[in-house]
Amino acid sequence: MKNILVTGGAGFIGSHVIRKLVTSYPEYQIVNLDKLTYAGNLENLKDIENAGNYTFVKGCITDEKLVSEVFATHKITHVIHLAAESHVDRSISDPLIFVRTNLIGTSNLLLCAKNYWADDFDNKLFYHVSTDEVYGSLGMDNSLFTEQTAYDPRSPYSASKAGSDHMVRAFWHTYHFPIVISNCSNNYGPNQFPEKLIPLFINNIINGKALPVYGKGENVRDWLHVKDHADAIDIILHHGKKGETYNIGGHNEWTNIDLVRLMCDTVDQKLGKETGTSRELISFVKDRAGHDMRYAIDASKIDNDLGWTPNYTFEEGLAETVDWYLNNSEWLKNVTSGAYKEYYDTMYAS
Ligand code: NAD
Ligand code: TDX
Repeated sequence: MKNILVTGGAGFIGSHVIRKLVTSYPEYQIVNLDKLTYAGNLENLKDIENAGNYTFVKGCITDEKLVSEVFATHKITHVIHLAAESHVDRSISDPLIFVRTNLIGTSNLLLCAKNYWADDFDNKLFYHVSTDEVYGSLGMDNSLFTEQTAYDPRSPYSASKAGSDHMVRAFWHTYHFPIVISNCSNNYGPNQFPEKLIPLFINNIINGKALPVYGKGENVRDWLHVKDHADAIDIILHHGKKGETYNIGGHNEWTNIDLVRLMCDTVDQKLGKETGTSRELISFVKDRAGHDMRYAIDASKIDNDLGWTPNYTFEEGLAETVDWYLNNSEWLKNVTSGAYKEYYDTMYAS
């Protein structure tokens, strides 16, 4: 029996994690605490919103009173912490909100959990979901991020995530507080907010808009389907060793420009357009400030220790993702127009 607090459950990865937990474990209670920022969208959870083992609470992870109440009211035994400001470009223009949510918010959650559990940590777990970006940037060789790679964050986003990882580990070492951390590579799939590369470009292709490739498009990312990430989170929640870190990745490296060309061709094919039509939209623009060159994960620990490997091939995952955005034009229109935000702000106005 677990009463699980999932933070950021209305976001991209969080909504897939919530759906998986709510449907796979009817005996668990799942509480979703989400502030519903621009990135949080309850439409992502429409299909399970009335499930008997699911509760939504609107609120901010920095709010000590509210978070303490959530722990007490729902007798929380486990936390899966995903709430974060998550977009690198936004962190370049507005770094402070990243410090508030990612660093102070995580610290507040840790303290509220520690206080509520009153230092009785049997059958308790604080699972912190982090990113590979904390390790910095790799060269264009065969090197990979392992769990031993030294932290070297280089954007305000990754620095704030690195700081939150350090706080989580500090609680483990100082208080024997029960934690586990995972650091994952770039996710893609349904319900991702169209500011990140893949959904932004699919949306732009659909609308015949330019595809702004930063620099020369030579940067490399390691892409993983969000459902494979949700499976890994499920396995770590149940079988991860306390105090440990697990890297999660897709063994699936792409330069941005090759990926963009593949997306163009996939959409062209699905829309019955001549191959090459959407490639005309590619436009090389000024590089992102401090743009990390390459991320790639060595996921052998989670494979060897917990038996997790990705299920999706990239070809099937990307084709399915393109289909999802083509078939959910209403979702795309709403999140790009902000209509959903107006609706939920009114519904949950305090
Ligand atoms: P997202 O931006 O889609 O969703 C974030 C969610 O957190 C939203 O629902 C938002 O409303 C909520 N939120 C933001 N600030 C909050 C606050 N102060 N209080 C409560 N809720 C708040 O993010 P995502 O891509 O789903 O990422 C989820 C987590 O996974 C993040 O911690 C991110 O760092 C990590 N991660 C993401 C990726 C990726 O490729 N997207 C890869 C590795 C790790
Ligand atoms: O318009 C664009 N043009 C472009 O060339 C955008 C939005 C991105 N890019 C490039 C920058 C990156 O090299 O594409 C690559 C991927 O960009 P993002 O989707 O913004 O992801 P990234 O910067 O790699 O960070 C992501 O990876 C790990 C997520 O945003 C994080 O939340 C996650 O931790």
